[in-house]
Amino acid sequence: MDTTVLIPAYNEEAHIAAVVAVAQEAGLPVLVVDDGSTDQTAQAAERAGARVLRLPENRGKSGALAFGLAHVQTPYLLMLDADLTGLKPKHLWAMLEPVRSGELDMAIGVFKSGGLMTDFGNRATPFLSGQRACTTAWLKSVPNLTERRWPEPAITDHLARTQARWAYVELPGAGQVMKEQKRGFWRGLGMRLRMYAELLKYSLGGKTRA
Ligand SMILES: Nc1nc2c(ncn2[C@@H]2O[C@H](COP(=O)(O)OP(=O)(O)OP(=O)(O)O)[C@@H](O)[C@H]2O)c(=O)[nH]1
Ligand SMILES: [Mg+2]
Repeated sequence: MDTTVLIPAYNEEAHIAAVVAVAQEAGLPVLVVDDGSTDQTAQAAERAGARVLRLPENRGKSGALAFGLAHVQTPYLLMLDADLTGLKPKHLWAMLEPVRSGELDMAIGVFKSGGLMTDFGNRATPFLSGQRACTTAWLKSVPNLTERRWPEPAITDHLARTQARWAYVELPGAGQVMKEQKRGFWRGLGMRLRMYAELLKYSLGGKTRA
């Protein structure tokens, strides 16, 4: 198989197995990077059939992604979040096919009909989507991938800077478990605000978006 599914996962024991299972159903090998989860994320991912790389300390999504990326040996890769719901193999192929055929450098998955709030968040900020297919070489060429905790703005900026060919691909019926649901309302909201603050800082730093 010419594609690796790469999933950074942090404290996702309740959700990771279902995402790994969909990739397995699609016949795609899965690499999960768990950097210091305090729950059973790594075990759940392994049981579901993924190869898991573990780091002792938390590095943020960017650090985990970059670590996993260095271990990817296939020419194509598909980044997925660990907390997706309603995911089907057809969603994975919808992102991969235009990249594997050479039509696009990157396909970015956008939720559709995956739940009101999830759709709203994802459609308001599709350039932050964690669902992306691309060539492994292209992702390795992104500078500053680990500069911040969240890698998506650096990736999106590089798309714009290099005039890469990219497109949004709708993922009908797919969604995610929101932070407020995963971590409890107030804690989840705090995490969301911190994430938005960091993303805002990034965009105020003069970076553009694709
Ligand atoms: N390995 C690793 N993965 C992380 C880390 N932070 C987030 N992730 C993963 O990155 C993906 C997206 O993170 P979420 O916290 O769901 O963020 P989000 O989906 O952008 O935010 P919400 O819309 O609020 O749910 C999930 O698979 C997380 O497990 C981290 O520090 N390390
Ligand atoms: Mg999420």
